[in-house]
Amino acid sequence: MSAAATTLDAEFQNRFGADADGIWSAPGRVNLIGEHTDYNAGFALPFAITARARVAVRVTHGGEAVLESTFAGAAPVRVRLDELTAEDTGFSGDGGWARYLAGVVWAFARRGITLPGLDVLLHSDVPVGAGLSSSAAVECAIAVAVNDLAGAGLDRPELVQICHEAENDFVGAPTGILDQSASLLATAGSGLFLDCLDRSTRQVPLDLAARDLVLLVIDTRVTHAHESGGYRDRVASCRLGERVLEVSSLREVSAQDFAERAHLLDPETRRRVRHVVTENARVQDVVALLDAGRLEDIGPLLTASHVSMRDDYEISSPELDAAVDTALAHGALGARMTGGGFGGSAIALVPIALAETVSTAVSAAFERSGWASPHIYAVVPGPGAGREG
Ligand code: GAF
Repeated sequence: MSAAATTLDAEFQNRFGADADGIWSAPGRVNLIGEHTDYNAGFALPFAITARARVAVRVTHGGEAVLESTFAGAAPVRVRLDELTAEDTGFSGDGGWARYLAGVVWAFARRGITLPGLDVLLHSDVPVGAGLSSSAAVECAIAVAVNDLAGAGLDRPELVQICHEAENDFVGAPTGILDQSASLLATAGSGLFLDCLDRSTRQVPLDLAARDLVLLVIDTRVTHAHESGGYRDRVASCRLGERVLEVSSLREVSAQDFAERAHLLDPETRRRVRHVVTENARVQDVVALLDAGRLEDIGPLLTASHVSMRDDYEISSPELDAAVDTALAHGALGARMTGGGFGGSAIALVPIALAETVSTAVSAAFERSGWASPHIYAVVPGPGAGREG
């Protein structure tokens, strides 16, 4: 067991006065490229990071789920399993984190897969609201736990679906399958080339150190959420684009189709659709470069992705733009915001020798603007979800 799992195990025993049946964990993710393409049946290339959400779980027999977490000030949430419904409002406010756990239990129950009761203790070191998929990490950790404890034997793609239903239908965030796929299907040392149309995946080796490169995460510490506002509006724009262009998903729109038919779209929808069309092409170009062993050449595509999100999808922020521009000005090969946007983190692909220079310059730029000091650190592709003990 990892040190973090051992600590959680002891804390579970402390709180519940009994041993957990096991510890399961699932990672957050960085999306290397392919943003807002997942709910358009498009392409993405995420990888799992080493920060993980962990759950210690014990099967009980009282028909109740007792959900606790180590989040500061989080009160325990108790819920009768036979009363768990998507309309449940008991999870708002301070119990917000518990909705992701309860939603997964609910999505299993929809399939007739139930436990007679459970005690859960959650701890996560994936920063919340940083665009690194802290919610999917929680969902995927409890999903692998319930799958094992109920002896359900569901495969990983089915668990992706369960977590996606929990997030969309129970929590109410209209997100795609990117985050859950990364957390459940990614492997250490690789990016996960994901085709959201048929949900097929392929591992693409991503050995940064072998090329003397690092991938820096620049967490702007401007937090975001996807249940309302901008994210939902972007999904709606894409649906409008589909209707006007008469396609079942924007994935079907090639660059040539777009050039021929863009005039049918209003200016805002045209920009949104252009982002999705060009982003799908960029993902494929990045994968082709990685397949050809040319990791050091993907930088301009990462930066073009950022420009598209800034200008066409309009989901960047002054902090994200400053992080990207400053990183590029100090030697990054490419940089972009990652995740849903409206805050969160940027990533920068940087020669190892310049990592310190880039970090210092970005921190100084934030200080000059009077913003909170960013968290900057290197990430590598870590393992996907699984049992730890
Ligand atoms: C968030 C969502 F949860 C994902 O489904 C995806 O749409 C992403 O934003 C943007 O690429 O992480």
